[in-house]
Amino acid sequence: MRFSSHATLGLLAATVSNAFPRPYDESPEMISPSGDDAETLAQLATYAQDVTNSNLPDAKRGLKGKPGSCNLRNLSVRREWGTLSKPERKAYTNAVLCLQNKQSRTPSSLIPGAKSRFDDWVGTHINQTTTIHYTGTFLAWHRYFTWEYEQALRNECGYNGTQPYWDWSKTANTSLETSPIFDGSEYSISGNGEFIPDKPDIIVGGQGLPEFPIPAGSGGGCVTSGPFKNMTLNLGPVQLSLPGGKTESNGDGLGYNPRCLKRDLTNEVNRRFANATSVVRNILLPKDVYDFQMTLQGYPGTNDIGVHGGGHFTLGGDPGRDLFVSPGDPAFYLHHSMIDRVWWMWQSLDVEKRTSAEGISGTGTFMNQPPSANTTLDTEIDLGFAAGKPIKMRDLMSTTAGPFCYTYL
Ligand SMILES: *[C@@H]1O[C@H](CO)[C@@H](O)[C@H](O)[C@H]1NC(C)=O
Ligand SMILES: *[C@@H]1O[C@H](CO)[C@@H](O)[C@H](O)[C@H]1NC(C)=O
Ligand SMILES: *[C@@H]1O[C@H](CO)[C@@H](O)[C@H](O)[C@H]1NC(C)=O
Ligand SMILES: *[C@@H]1O[C@H](CO)[C@@H](O)[C@H](O)[C@H]1NC(C)=O
Ligand SMILES: *[C@@H]1O[C@H](CO)[C@@H](O)[C@H](O)[C@H]1NC(C)=O
Ligand SMILES: *[C@@H]1O[C@H](CO)[C@@H](O)[C@H](O)[C@H]1NC(C)=O
Ligand SMILES: *[C@@H]1O[C@H](CO)[C@@H](O)[C@H](O)[C@H]1NC(C)=O
Ligand SMILES: [Cu+2]
Repeated sequence: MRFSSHATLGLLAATVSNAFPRPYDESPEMISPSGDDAETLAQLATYAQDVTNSNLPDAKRGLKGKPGSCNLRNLSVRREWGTLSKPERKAYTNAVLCLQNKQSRTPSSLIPGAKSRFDDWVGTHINQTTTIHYTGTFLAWHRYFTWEYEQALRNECGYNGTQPYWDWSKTANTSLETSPIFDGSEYSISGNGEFIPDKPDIIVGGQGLPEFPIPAGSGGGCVTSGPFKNMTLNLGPVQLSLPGGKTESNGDGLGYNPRCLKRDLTNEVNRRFANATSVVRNILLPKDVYDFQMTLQGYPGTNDIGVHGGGHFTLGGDPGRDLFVSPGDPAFYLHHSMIDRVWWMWQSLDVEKRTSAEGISGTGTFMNQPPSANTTLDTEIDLGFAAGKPIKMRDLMSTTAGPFCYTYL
């Protein structure tokens, strides 16, 4: 094994490549041999780093990198929010504020409510919601979406860092309100919403999926602290879940509807659906991408919303509980970066298969309703006015083999 790249990158020294057998050897007993899922998760991350590095051209003796290919010298590294220095965190939120203050590129004839560059992403997500969730494109679409957002922060707003992620297993173990991400300080991504007492449960599901209750959180009102305390949300709502089972919408959500950003941080949801055990099980148990992405989004009828729904409903509020408008909360991108990291870790257990056609399952419509064609490596993803060129699924399957060149620490 050639992991000499470690020194260069300053990655963890320990090589645990043999700790995880190749796929199909995994069994439930594999999970948490030490009873410490946090430790297992850390080992899975180290394993994925090893696999990523060893597949770069410079790690393979005698293999010249193709021109234009990712290598160890320009591999960028996405990190957990709490490991960034305070100036790095501030640089990130300043860049987001910059996007929110730049002119939108979406014609107002198409999305009248899109007022800023930040809104271009929200508008694109609203417009495509029913063709990018519970579809074959779900993982790849959100990978591209998050990557283009990161590029916009860098290229349009002078940010020189990478997209940070929110490791839900950490906040499940502490609490959201005391975490560096949500403590409400100027170095956070802003904190909770104003406390609203006596909120009945939230009903999740809908869109043809079975419904069930989950608890509301410790906020509920406008975000009152941190970099986004003055933020105005322009688009939506489309299908916003409110306490008591009601939903709210403003038509197609594309109209101008200025209002405050709301959060309802919900530790109970974080602990129940996105703890270290949930993440480890989601990586080690699914043997194919169908099972992987269904576990992540929640199998309908199981009263489980998976780590994906878990993160969204942990944020709560508006647009946190709106499947269509959720990128309107800047924390969305930290959440989806973690989703992408979980996919990356799962893919690392069988790179060849899981970055190929076998790594795609599903069609172009939400739970295949109405029925549509299977997603393939040739299916194109288009982020509309947000950014980027239309791109094929085949270019989105790896974080290092296609146009992307990043890893996770
Ligand atoms: C939770 O915190 C304890 C004490 O700090 C630590 O030993 C454990 O590994 C943590 N677990 C997770 C999932 O982070
Ligand atoms: C990485 O470096 C290679 C070789 O110098 C270059 O061709 C490629 O475009 C670079 N990729 C990125 C993402 O910077
Ligand atoms: C990148 O950002 C960091 C943190 O804000 C700053 O200290 C550093 O000088 C910046 N580097 C460049 C090359 O702009
Ligand atoms: C919020 O807006 C007020 C008034 O415009 C301004 O004084 C304050 O600095 C802003 N706060 C933040 C965190 O941007
Ligand atoms: C942690 O997650 C697992 C799987 O998602 C779940 O079964 C378990 O109940 C959760 N733990 C807590 C304390 O809620
Ligand atoms: C679409 O995928 C399903 C599930 O993998 C498969 O059974 C079906 O044959 C595929 N349809 C076409 C037209 O390839
Ligand atoms: C919305 O999506 C459709 C395709 O589904 C596309 O034709 C249209 O241009 C999109 N609108 C915007 C504003 O992105
Ligand atoms: Cu989404």
